[in-house]
Parts: sequence; structure tokens; C-alpha cells
Amino acid sequence: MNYDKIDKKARKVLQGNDRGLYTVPTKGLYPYQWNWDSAFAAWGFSVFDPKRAWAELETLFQGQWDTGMVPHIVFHKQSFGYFPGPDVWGIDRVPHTSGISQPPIAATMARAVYEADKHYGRVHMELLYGRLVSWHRWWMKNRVENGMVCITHPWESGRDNAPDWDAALINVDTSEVGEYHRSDTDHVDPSMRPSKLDYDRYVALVQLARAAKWDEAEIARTSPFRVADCGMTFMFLRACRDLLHIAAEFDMGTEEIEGWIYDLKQGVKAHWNEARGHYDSVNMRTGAFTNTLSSASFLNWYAGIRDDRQLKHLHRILDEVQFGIPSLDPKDAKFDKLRYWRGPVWGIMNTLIGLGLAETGHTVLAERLRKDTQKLIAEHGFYEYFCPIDGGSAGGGAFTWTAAIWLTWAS
Ligand code: 9YW
Repeated sequence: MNYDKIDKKARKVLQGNDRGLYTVPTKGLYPYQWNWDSAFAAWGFSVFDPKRAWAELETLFQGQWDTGMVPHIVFHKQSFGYFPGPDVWGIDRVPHTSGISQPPIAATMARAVYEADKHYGRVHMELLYGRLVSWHRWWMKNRVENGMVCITHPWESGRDNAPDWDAALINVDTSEVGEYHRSDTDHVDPSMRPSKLDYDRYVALVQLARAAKWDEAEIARTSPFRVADCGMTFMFLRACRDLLHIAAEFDMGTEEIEGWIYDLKQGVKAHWNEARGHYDSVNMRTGAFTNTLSSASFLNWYAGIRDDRQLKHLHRILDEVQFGIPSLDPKDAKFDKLRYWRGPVWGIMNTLIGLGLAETGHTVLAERLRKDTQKLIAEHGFYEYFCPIDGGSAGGGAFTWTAAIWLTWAS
């Protein structure tokens, strides 16, 4: 396999999805700027174009609300073929945005971009730092309960139809949703996407939060859906550690961030599902574990939590499938090898898990995940996700974050 050629293709994918100062995740299916996709894109650009990498992050933060929240989508300019667009969210600001957030990995990726070229990045980091802090403060104030990060919508987790949300979604009333046309299934085989019932519930939750005027306290009070997502807690803890590192390097105060890290480490303990022996999400409306072993459960190492109790699950899953860690335990009755976050392997999740394993001394396992991911991309291309059984490509093609992880980690 000629890796130079694949490197070139990866750059072409990023450039092809480049809309000037931001990238779209992929043409057609996702025509706007998505939050954590852009953080990965910035990391990818940092390999060959630091200026463009910083632009990606800075453009994302143009969508930041006065509350500090950084939305999951920024609708810089009107596009077609995606539902729900700005009219459905109904948020009166420019640029238009969605009303929920997404995995807060921007501080982590900003640190990586900065470290790739400190000389160029210094002034950019100085400007972005305050914005990162206010976003983190927003999470701590509105979403962290018992040290765990709560989501108010499945889209916020970045793992839309993961089984972690199933029990909490049952109580979402869809009777008033009305007619709508979802566009994702115009682009991708419906059997690889969330179901119609999932979508009705997603739309109902948007309508509920819109009726609450996007007021966090009101949403917390009225919404049936509030889940502490172990993936979010791990990614946010990791991002807080990276923010702390930046704060120390730039001689900023560190005390507040140290407090966040302390709280989140307590939260990690609350995510431990002792009966099943793995990290798990918690339905905050009932206090019950979701009983789901997902790829997000294995992000503890990435969060700097050196806890090897899950290694037995990790080995078992790697023995069962070939291409890294699927989004759901293949033993789970809900495992569906091609349906989005209910089975497929996602390169970005392999990357985050692999980084964590490498950093905590599990180098053989980390290398296994990296090689698996490398093989998937080299043999099949820059797809959104892959079948964990035969490695077949799935979802959207020419995907930004898959190209980004090729350039930074997998190759
Ligand atoms: C949607 C863009 C996004 C990702 C999410 C993924 C999907 C959006 O696509 O959600 O409309 O379904 O689940 O993680 O950011 O790539």
C-alpha cells in the first residue's frame, strides 16, 4: 500500500470539504459546520496548514452564544438537503446555530494544533483561550451533576442513536411533532441510519427546548430526557486537563480548572456500573444505569483514568471483531452492525480510545487499534463508519474526520 498516495487523498478530502474558513463533515449529507467534526478537522489541518487549522476553530467559536455554549451546528450560510435546518431550531442570532452542544473536545484539539506549531499558534491560543474557558464554565454550570456530564438531546452526545438513550427516549411524547421531511435518508441507505421513531423523538426534543426558549434551567425542569453520558464525562475531563495544561503554559489561573477536574473525577466513579463491570451512562430521570457497553465506555484511559477493570471486555471484543472497538458490544442483543451508533466501528472513536491506551502504557493494544483503523481506511476509503464484521464501508463517503485521523494518528 502506498501511504504517500493515501496521505495526498486525505488532504484532498479536507480540501474538498473546505468551505473557506470551515469544513463540512461531508458534502451533501452534512452541509454545515459541526462542532466536534471541526475540532478533528483542525487537528488534521495542523499537519500541513496551521493557519487553516486555527481558522477552523475560530470560525466554530463565531457560533458561541453569550451563555458560553458552543452549538453543535453553525449554519454559516443556507444550504439544502439537511434536516433540521435553522428554521426548525428558531434561534435568533447570526450566524444561525442549533440550540444544543456536542462533545467538548475543542480544547484538546486546540492544544494539539498549538503544539504542532507553537510559534505560529501562540497568539491564536491567547485569543481562543477565554472562549474555551467560558464554554467549559457553561458545561459545569448547566450540565454537570454529581460530576457527570448530562446531555439534553441524543445529538449532543455525538452518538445519535446509541442504545444508551433508548430507555430515556421512551418518555418523549411525539404526538405533536407534525410532518417533516428528513434528508439524511435521501443520501444514505435508511438501514444505516436512525429509525423514524428516533427522528420523531429528536424533533420533539428540539420543539420542547424551543418552547422553553432554550433556557437551560427550564429544559432541565421540563424535559423527560436527561442522561449523564459517560463518553461526554470522559471527553470533557480530558479537555479540562488539556485546558489546564494550556493555562499553566500561558501563566493563567489554574484553580478553577483544577476544581472542575476534581468534580469530574468524582463523576467518573458514579459512571461505574459495578453489576456489569464497565463504565456506563445514567438516566438522570430514574437514576438507573443504561446497561450499555459502548465504545464510549472505553474512553477512561483517554480521560487519564488509569483503571484497567475493563481490559477483559476490551480483549473479548477485539477477539470477536477485527477492526477496533465497535460502537456497541457485539454481544448486546441490540447490536446492529451497520446501523450508525448501534454497532459500526467509527475511526474517530478508535483514535480517542487508542490515544488513551498509548498514554497509559497499553502500547500493544493501542497499536492494534491504530493498525486496524489504518487497514480500514487504506482498504476502503475515508468513510463515515465501517462494518465491524467485514470492514465494509458505510454511511457518508469522503468524510472530514476520517481524513483528519488518517493524517494525525492512523497512518
Ligand atoms: C445527524 C456530523 C455529525 C456528527 C455526529 C453524528 C452525526 C448528525 O453526524 O450527527 O444529523 O445525525 O452522529 O457525531 O458530528 O458528522
